[in-house]
Amino acid sequence: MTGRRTFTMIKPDAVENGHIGAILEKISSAGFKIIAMKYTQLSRRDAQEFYAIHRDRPFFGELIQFMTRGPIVSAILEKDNAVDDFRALIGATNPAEAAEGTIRKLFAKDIGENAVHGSDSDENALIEGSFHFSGREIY
Ligand code: IDP
Ligand code: MG
Repeated sequence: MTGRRTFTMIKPDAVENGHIGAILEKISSAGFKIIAMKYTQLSRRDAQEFYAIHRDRPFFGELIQFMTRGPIVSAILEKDNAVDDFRALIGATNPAEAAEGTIRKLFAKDIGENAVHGSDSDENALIEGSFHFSGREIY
């Protein structure tokens, strides 16, 4: 059982393809309450810091290029067991392996351009949410 908050981004591919509304509908229907949200674009420095854990991976450059190429929607979500339930809702990193009905199965193209981010632990949910939002932007 994880805690009550997770952090998400609707990534540039999903924004470009007009899926913001459909993805927010899936999130709301699954019982998540949006307690912070913004439409924004990551700078290279933002993306490099956010994804610092992946900096030695071969796809890091591609990931930074992708995540900075256009606007995103970032949000903090609240629900019981938020981190685990949201990872289940979005599906596997690679949409080819994602379960039917998951957000990545429905809206993602491939393992890189995979439509949404979801925190992988309570600790990272807090770090990632705080990276994007000040206390005054969380309701
Ligand atoms: P996650 O988003 O499911 O937690 P991570 O392994 O944390 O997956 O990877 C972070 C992000 O990096 C992925 O969501 C995806 O956008 C990108 N990524 C992961 N693996 C690859 C890859 O093999 N090629 C290209 N991009 C990748
Ligand atoms: Mg991850």
